[in-house]
Amino acid sequence: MFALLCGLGLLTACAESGGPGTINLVPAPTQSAPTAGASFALKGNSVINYSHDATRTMALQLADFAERYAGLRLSVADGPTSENPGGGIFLALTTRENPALAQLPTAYGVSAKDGDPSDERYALTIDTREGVLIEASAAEGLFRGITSLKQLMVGNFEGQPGATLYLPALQVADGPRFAWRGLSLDVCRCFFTVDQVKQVIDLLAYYKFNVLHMHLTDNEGWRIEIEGYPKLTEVGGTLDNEGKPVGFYTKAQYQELVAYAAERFITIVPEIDLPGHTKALFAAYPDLRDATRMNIDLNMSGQAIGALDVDDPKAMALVERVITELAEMTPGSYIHIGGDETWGLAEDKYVRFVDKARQMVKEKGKKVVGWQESARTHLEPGDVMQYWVHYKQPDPADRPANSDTASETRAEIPQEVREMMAEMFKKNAADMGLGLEKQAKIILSPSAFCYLDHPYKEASRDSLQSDRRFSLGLQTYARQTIADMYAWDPMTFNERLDASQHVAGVEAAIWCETIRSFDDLQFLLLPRLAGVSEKGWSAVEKTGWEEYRERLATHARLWDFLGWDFYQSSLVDWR
Ligand code: TNX
Repeated sequence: MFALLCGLGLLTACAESGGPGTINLVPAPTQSAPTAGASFALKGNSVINYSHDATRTMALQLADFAERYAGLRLSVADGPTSENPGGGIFLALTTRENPALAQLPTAYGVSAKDGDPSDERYALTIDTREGVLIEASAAEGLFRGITSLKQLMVGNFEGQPGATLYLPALQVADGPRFAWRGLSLDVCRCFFTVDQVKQVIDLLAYYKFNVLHMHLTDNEGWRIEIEGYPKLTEVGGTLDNEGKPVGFYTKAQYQELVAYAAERFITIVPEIDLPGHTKALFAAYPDLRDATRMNIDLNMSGQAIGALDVDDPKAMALVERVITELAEMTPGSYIHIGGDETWGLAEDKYVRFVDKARQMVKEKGKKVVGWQESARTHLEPGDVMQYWVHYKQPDPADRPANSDTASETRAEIPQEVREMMAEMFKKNAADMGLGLEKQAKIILSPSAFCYLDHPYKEASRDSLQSDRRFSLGLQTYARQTIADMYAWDPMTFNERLDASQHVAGVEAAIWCETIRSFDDLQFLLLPRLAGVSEKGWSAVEKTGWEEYRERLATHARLWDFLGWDFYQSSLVDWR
């Protein structure tokens, strides 16, 4: 059975599409090669066999997908492939050392659940006669392999529900480059329901992400229930936000999300953004002291002046309570304590605050992530900082047609705020070096490439969408095409970084100041989220925009199936 598997060690690395049938894997697998022979015909009477009870649920989920997507009613059985004479799908959890997997490069970075990144490896073989074999040494790898199979099913489906689906003969041996591959989701500037967040989790799973970083608190809203401080959510969770959706997650709902994500091998990393970005917190508990003494209107979307005071015992008692409860609800290893953009806060207070919050997280047995500004505090080796300030200057020629929105917004920013921003950018330039000196691990979220709230530059194939790109995304940012945002490699993009030593992983971020609905979120997330998945998982130097856009073209089918209203970029021939 599957003697071909032995040959896997000989595979040449390749991330090209083509060959017989469509090979449309995103993120690109570490090794993939078409093999000789005709396609495998997956038919309505094919069987999905699984090797262990533990993988039965995955087999059932795959059968469910095949039925809903392609109208194929596959049956599910435990036992060997010999009971599957016409060839079928075999899901094998195996303890034997698989040579194809053993020779894959070791993943770099940090696992958000302190897992072993090699658990994510899988081998996928599609053979003309025998069918599909997915092998992995852990359930997680099997899950990733099934994800690849689903993408191949989508790419090779010919539109006739229930008709035989021809899958290209190939061999894949695959595993992640980085252990941490995430999306940071801002549920503060626009609130998303439990059901909507679950849909985001499903999407992340389709692209082999393993972290959902939830930005749970900000100026516009406090979105997580904390016992002992009911006003955080009663008041802070329901503040009017220009008529946009508001709300919060009860503890039970939050835990439901954590469990839902875990079933898809995604770890939720909760963020409470402190000590700045705390307008909603002050609205809930006005007796807390504001450590900034400035009284200016920032007039910048999403931003406000105000910060908790490390010398206010009431504030620190609240912070301790919040961290305690978050730690209790977090099976993952990390809590994100924010620490960005503390406009107007004295440096000394900032440093002492972040140091204190970090210490609290560690006392609860968790590890710490902070935004890059936290590099100015007393980081210890192994602490994680998230690099984000990587600005691309907007091109004045790219202004939206008949509008001057970007420059108008700029002109309204008060002079003292401009000065503060200039000061901030100066300090930001030193953060990476400070973090490296302190032996922090760095999550790469360079804004020019990873912030999915950049407005689209190229037109959509749908003219109504083309208009929406002038209201969605921060209009002060450079307009960028999906190709522009794909053009980077985490291994080489900063010469001071030895990615194999210093990088924890890669994270996209979606900030929701301009988003008013789940539909708007979809518009900005896709297709660019798929591109970021590749930076975290793939050997990026073997990929390229031209071959990527080919691989991506059939993914529109998946997004349609999931009910996602993606941006139909004119740079891809969607089919
Ligand atoms: C910067 S990224 C912020 C957010 C904004 C975002 C807009 C970060 C740590 N802070 O408050 O929403 O820019 O892209």
